[in-house]
Amino acid sequence: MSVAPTSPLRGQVYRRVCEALRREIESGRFNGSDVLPGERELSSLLDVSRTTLRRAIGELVEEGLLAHRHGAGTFIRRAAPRLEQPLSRLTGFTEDMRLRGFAAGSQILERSLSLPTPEEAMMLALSPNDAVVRLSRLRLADAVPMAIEHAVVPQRFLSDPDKIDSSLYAALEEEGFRPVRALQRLRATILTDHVAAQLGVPKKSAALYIQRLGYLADGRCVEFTRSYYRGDTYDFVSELTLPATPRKAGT
Ligand code: 16G
Repeated sequence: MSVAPTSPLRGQVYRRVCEALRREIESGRFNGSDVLPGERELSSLLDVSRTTLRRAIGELVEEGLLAHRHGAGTFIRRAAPRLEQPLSRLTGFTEDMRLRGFAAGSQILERSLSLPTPEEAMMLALSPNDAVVRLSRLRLADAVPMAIEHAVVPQRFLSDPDKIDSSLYAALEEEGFRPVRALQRLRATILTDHVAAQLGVPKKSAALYIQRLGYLADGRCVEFTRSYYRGDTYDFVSELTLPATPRKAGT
């Protein structure tokens, strides 16, 4: 059935229903079950027409708070864990998750040995004929998808891609080449439909695109990683301090 036309009053009612539903969901009212009560029950609970209710539900589905499952009703999407990630510590995903009490998991999307792209060769200071290990993974916390990562490591630091088990940094540590310093830049982005589907979030979701260059103590670049972190699950936190003020002579 089509959604009701929007007279100004109808529009307001529908927005109020949307907010009421959101509050009910966020306050945990329907927590006993993942399924939203049926239309009849909800429309009498909220005292609105079914048409208005449908429109409000449609909006919350688009937002990703609810999802329709064919023949099974409307589901409340289980919230993913929200993590705070300090920007000043050089840790890997597996270690980060362990420190927070989550079980880290990965689905390998690609693990191969190949030649670098021109951009990768520039970033890693390689010649175009130096082989690289390529590792793309979906990263999970307690089985919830959190990020997609595409890591590129010069083969001279990791002879065989199969040496990587659950942690890239653990594999590099074994070889004696774990990065000790990294440069990272991040920016907001909108996910492509393909990456949104991989992360299990609605199309056009916001995300953080992060590039990390990891270095050894001698300055060689050991890792170039591009990642897409879900915008709804990560807070990146930085500590800011005043720069040390040079002492005046005689103080
Ligand atoms: C983090 C790093 C990534 C690194 C990975 C290693 C960010 C933005 N990225 O996810 O550059 O390759 O950890 O994790 O923090 P692993 O040791 O669990 O494989």
